Amino acid sequence: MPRMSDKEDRRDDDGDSTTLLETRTKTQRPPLYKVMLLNDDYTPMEFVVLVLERFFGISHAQAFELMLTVHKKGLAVVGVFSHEIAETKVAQVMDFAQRHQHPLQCTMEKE
Ligand code: TYC
Repeated sequence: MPRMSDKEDRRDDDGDSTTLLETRTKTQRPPLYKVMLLNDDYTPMEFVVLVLERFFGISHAQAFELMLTVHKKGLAVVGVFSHEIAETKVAQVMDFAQRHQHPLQCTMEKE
C-alpha cells in the first residue's frame, strides 16, 4: 500500500515551500507460526487422528485425511497461530504423545 513519506514538500500559508516532518503510522502484524506434525513408523494412525481432533479442532474425516498426508509426505502443516498459541499446541501434543509413549514429533516454524 502506498503511504506518505516521512518528509513531504508542502506550501505553507505564505505560499513558500517548507518541509514538514510527519510521524508515520505503520501497522505491524504479529508474526505467524506454522505448527507441523512429523511422520514416524511407530505412532498409531488413530492416535494421530485423535491429536488432530483434540488439539486442533479438526473433524474426524479431515483429521484422518491430514494424518494420511503426514504419513505419505513425511510432514504437514496442521495449523497456523501466533507464537504463544503455537508454542502451547506443540507442548500439548508433545506431552500427550510422551504420556502415551509414542514418538510423535510436533514442531513450529515462522511462516
Ligand atoms: N506412520 C505411522 C504409522 O504407519 C502413522 C503416523 C502418521 C505417525 C502421522 C505419525 O505424524 C504422524 N503407524
